[in-house]
Amino acid sequence: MSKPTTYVIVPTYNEADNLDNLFSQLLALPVNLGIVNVDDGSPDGTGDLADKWSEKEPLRVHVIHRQGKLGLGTAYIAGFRYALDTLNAENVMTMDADFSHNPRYIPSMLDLIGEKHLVIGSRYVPGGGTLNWPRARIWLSAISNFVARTLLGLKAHDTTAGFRLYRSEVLRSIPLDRIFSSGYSFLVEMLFLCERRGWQVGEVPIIFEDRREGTTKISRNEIFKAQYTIFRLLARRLLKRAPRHSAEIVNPV
Ligand SMILES: Nc1nc2c(ncn2[C@@H]2O[C@H](COP(=O)(O)OP(=O)(O)OP(=O)(O)O)[C@@H](O)[C@H]2O)c(=O)[nH]1
Ligand SMILES: [Mg+2]
Repeated sequence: MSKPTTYVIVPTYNEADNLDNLFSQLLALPVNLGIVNVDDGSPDGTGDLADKWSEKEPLRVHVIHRQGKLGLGTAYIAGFRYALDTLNAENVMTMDADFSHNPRYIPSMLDLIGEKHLVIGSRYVPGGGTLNWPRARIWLSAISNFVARTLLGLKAHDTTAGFRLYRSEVLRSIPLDRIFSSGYSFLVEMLFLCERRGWQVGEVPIIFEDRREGTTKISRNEIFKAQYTIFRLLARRLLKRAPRHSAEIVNPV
């Protein structure tokens, strides 16, 4: 296979139980895709497993090792920079390592990126949903999305989804070093910046499954930080003009 044009950023912290399975499924997809794993010195050896993949598949698997858990948002930024500047990617994806984001949706997301600038693997469009999620998580997610859409005027329906595909020009248009959020609220901030710039957003329905292996990294502190991010972005929205175009939803058949 020739050098990939699309790279998937997979941030990991203690995902040794998922990594081999995920990488083999990603590399077996019928699309020309590479992986950029950003591992934060996982104590369970996730980074060593990733290194073995990169020895086997040097063109398709790249690993960035960071010293200690530095947060999801900064992991995405490190991955974006590497994919854009070193690998010259045309498209950049992000996904979780725990199979909440099933690789089987990637081909339809790639189909839609021909028409859109950013494609979200979305729980909240017809055909999408969640499986095996505890009731508290369902509510937390529903409330976060409602707040982000009403207060920030976001048009996309799944504003907190980490399953995304960006065209490289979208990422290049965003001042990545000026993004404030370092954790989970990074995703809302990125979407806010994309929609404000008028980039067209498409959503492909996905069934989001609760993690199969390993443990959660989300903390109460992250939830408070996310609330702060929403109010900070709201202040920005009120002080500056609205997005030029609205995002719209496209459901592939
Ligand atoms: N590099 C890096 N990856 C992280 C960090 N925090 C979380 N991750 C990874 O980001 C992805 C999403 O984290 P999760 O723990 O699955 O978060 P979640 O989906 O909200 O929670 P659960 O699925 O319930 O565990 C996973 O692949 C994690 O391993 C971090 O600080 N650094
Ligand atoms: Mg998860």
